[in-house]
Order: sequence, then C-alpha cells, then structure tokens
Amino acid sequence: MPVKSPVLVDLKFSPATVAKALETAFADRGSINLADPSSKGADLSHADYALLWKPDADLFERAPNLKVIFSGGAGVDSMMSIAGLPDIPMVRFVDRSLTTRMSEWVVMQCLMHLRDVQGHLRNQRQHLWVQQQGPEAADVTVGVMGLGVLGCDAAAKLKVMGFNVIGWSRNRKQIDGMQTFDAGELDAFLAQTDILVGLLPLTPETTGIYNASLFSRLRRGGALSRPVFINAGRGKSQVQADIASAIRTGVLGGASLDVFDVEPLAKGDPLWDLENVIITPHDSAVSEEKALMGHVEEQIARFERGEPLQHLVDRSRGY
Ligand code: NDP
Ligand code: OXD
Repeated sequence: MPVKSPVLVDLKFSPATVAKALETAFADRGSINLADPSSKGADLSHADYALLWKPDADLFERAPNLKVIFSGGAGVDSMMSIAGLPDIPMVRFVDRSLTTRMSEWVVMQCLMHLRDVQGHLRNQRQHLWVQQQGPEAADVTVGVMGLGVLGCDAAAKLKVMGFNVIGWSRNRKQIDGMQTFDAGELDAFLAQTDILVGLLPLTPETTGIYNASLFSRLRRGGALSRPVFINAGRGKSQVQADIASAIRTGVLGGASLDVFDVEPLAKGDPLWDLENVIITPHDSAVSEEKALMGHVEEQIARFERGEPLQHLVDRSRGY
C-alpha cells in the first residue's frame, strides 16, 4: 500500500493545544505541526493536504504539491489574501458545535438588549430597585445579514425566542415563516430592522459595509426606540469610528461586538467604555480543535474515495 503523506498543520490555537490534538488525529498518515520549530527545515514537497489558519507566506513554495487546503476556521478571509495561494480546492470548517455556540451568542446578545441587562447591572451596582417593562421579543424585528450556515441557525433560534426575524443575503433565500431580501433590497431590509445581526464573511463587497450610512437607514422609533447593532462576522466589515459616533449621538441605542478591525482591540479604544456596548474577544464560537481535525479526516476520506468535498470555498465569491 502506498505511504500516505502527513497533513501539514498551522493553526491559531496554542502550540500545546495543537500538539495535544495531533497526538490522536490523522493516525493513518501522521502530521507535521508547522508551529513546531523542528519543522522549519522539513521537506514538505510530498504533502497532499494542509490545515491552515494564517500560514507563512513561503508555505506554498515549500509544499508545491498540495491537493486540498483546509481552513482552520469557518471564515477564509485570512487565507484568501495569502500571496501564492495555489488554485486547488479549499474547504472551510462547518461544525455543529461551532454553529450552536454562535447561535447561543447571538440569541444572548439580542435578549441582553431586549431586556436592558446593561441598565439592570448599572442599577444593581448602585443597589437601585428599578423595575422595567420593555417590549417583548415579538415586538422587535431582528434583521440577520448573512443567511449562511451561521445566519440560518441563529435566525431559526431567534424565532423560537419569539423575535420577528428577517434576513438578507446575496441571493434571496426561501425560508419558511421568514421575510427575506436579496443584495439589491438592502434599504427595504434595513428600514424594518430594530436589531441588526451581522454574520457576513469578509470580502471586498462586505468590507466596511456596517458604516454610518447603513446605521442611519435602520428603523428608528420601533419597540426598542433606537436600533442596535450586533456583529460576529468579521471586524473589517465594520467602521469602528462610525459605531462609536452612532452610539454617542444616539443613532444606535447599543451594540454587541465580537470581532474588530484589529484584534485584540487596543486598550485605549473608545468602544470599551461606551454605554450599552458589549464587547467579547472573538470567542462567540471558537473552533474546537478535535472537531476541526475530525472534520478534516472525514473530508480527506471522502476525497480519497472519489466523493465530492463538502463546504468548498467559491474563490470568485471569496467565501
Ligand atoms: P456562509 O458562507 O455559510 O454564509 C455567508 C452568508 O453571507 C451567505 O448567506 C451569503 O449569501 C452572505 N453574503 C456573502 N457576501 C454577501 C454580499 N456581498 N451581500 C449579501 N450577502 C452576502 O458563512 P457562515 O455562515 O458559515 O459564516 C459567516 C462568517 O462568520 C464567516 O465567514 C466568518 O467570518 C464568521 N465567523 C465568525 C466567528 C466568530 O467567532 N466570531 C466564528 C465563525 C465564523 P448567499 O447565501 O447568497 O451566498
Ligand atoms: C472562524 C472564526 O472563522 O473563528 O471560524 O472567526
């Protein structure tokens, strides 16, 4: 039987976490952990597969015979910009647990704004007993931008909580019980949206899409009185200065941000201290290393059986 080539691995997790996961992954073929200094001079020319997040620029020169690239995350924007990226199939990470955790985060953020959790916490710190009677979920329309794997799951779970949910995507989706809009209908979508949830990939079209002009087109005077912006897609899709300014001027009543233009968010960034802005450190849905490697093993097995790869990236769309 021909010897199988080891999988090249270069991931965002701590080196110890990757090393631990690799102890049991790819048992039939082995792996080369590119984060391990001992791999520096290794001959990679025979490698067929690579599992990557932000690889070194010279990787593809060192490994010119790759057949498939696997992304270490659901988003592939960091891979798309690598010089010398070979024109071979690229598979992104789609995983039940990652999807579930993202939906937990999205539902939690919508409920935090609906029930003014920040206001309650401020009152609690001052030992103030102030009852609030806000709207119920059914009075509030959540508009989800990006109806892919994550957007569709979050939208379904928001509906279970009672929110009125609408969705926007490049091509219109048919989803039972949900009004949907295509790329050309952005204004109509925004005009109905009280809470905007961003779950878009980062591409040239979505860079800077969440900006002052977009915020000004969200519905005002709805059940929450001022719209709320929530983003867990990518930070470079948002203009952070515009978010800060929209919060200060009351164009936005609140925001929840898991992703930022530059990560980690600078200690001195004004967003940290703005009222009704909730910040989480890009951990709404962290990839779980064992699930990631299991997914790669499954896709390699499919590929070697001659079956089509799943979750392929469309290079022309950029996601
Ligand atoms: P998918 O590829 O499944 O879905 C992307 C969605 O965005 C699709 O509905 C697509 O439209 C839509 N879209 C893309 N470009 C445009 C555009 N120009 N105009 C309108 N709609 C557009 O991605 P996922 O749902 O799996 O993931 C979304 C993103 O979430 C990832 O790319 C990643 O950046 C981010 N992410 C963040 C995480 C975190 O921890 N914060 C964790 C995991 C992912 P169409 O359906 O018509 O193609
Ligand atoms: C991802 C991420 O894209 O963690 O998977 O952001």
